[in-house]
Amino acid sequence: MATDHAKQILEGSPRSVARLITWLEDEDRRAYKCMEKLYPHTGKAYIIGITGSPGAGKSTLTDKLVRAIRKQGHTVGIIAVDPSSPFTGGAILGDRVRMSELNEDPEVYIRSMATRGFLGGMAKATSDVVKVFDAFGKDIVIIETVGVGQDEVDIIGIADTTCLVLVPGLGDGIQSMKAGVMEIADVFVINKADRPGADQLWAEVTYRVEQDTHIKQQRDWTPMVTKTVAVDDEGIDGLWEAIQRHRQYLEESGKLTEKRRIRTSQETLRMIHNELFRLVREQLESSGQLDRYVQQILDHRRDPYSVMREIVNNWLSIPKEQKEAS
Ligand SMILES: Nc1nc2c(ncn2[C@@H]2O[C@H](COP(=O)(O)OP(=O)(O)O)[C@@H](O)[C@H]2O)c(=O)[nH]1
Ligand SMILES: [Mg+2]
Repeated sequence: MATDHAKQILEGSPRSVARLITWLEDEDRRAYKCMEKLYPHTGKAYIIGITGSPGAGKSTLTDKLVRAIRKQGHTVGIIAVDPSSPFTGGAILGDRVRMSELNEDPEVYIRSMATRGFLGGMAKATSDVVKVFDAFGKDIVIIETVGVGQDEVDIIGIADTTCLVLVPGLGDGIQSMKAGVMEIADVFVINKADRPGADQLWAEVTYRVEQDTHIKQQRDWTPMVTKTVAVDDEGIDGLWEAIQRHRQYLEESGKLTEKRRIRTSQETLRMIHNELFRLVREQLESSGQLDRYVQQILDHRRDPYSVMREIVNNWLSIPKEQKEAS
């Protein structure tokens, strides 16, 4: 069943891709069987992250960038990660509408994902969808994500090249930037360059990038700073050029391999973490043990520290067959 499904995806069925992503969102066990079959067909896609404040123009930029990429014949998968709260549900629709022309291109696959749900975390869900697109044969996968919260930082770990979109007059000045934000960008995009203050912001960022010893110490790539007017399709070639130069740098320096090794290690650990937690929790809840422990801790007859050790030790000594049954 999952095998058939994986086969359909490899044969290019967009409907099967949609169903698999729904399974992933629902944490349906069928999804993982299918992912196992797809994994050997991944590793070819190049992953681009586009991040920045809400309203910075990420969706508009993505739309224009994808058109430029399509002109060169590459196929594209887009993941629009929206940190919904139900209140911003409209933003997903907005993105869909705006990218509707791309929707008609069979070589472009767009998926919006709300950030609620996903027991295993947003970064895990995103990296799964990246793998689905990769196996589906997309050459380039673009992840559009808002802001730089902890979860977004994880998402940045998924991208090979991260573009940070800044806008003049949106409080995006360098001074206002949270610690660590500068460091995540491989390419800076000063969008809405039609607005006053764009040149100043461009100069500010360029200066920082060249002066910042912290950025320099971390890597020998100096982030490129590009200027765009996404609505008017200006500067998009320059952005695409910058992304390709960063890719070339990563490939030639061996950094891409290193980056992917770190990512694989983190993803593997995260998966083990999620699965062990799920198993232990299920077992504790279904046996009623959790309630008993909690009561003992509340009554101060036990302490949570030794309880934790006991739970882990007990779980480790459960016979293998019993663990697999859950
Ligand atoms: N003036 C100007 N407006 C832009 C530019 N790029 C995007 N916008 C507008 O900014 C608003 C937010 O764009 P959107 O792509 O949805 O931003 P996102 O929230 O970052 O995805 C929209 O009304 C766009 O038309 C630009 O380069 N110049
Ligand atoms: Mg958007």
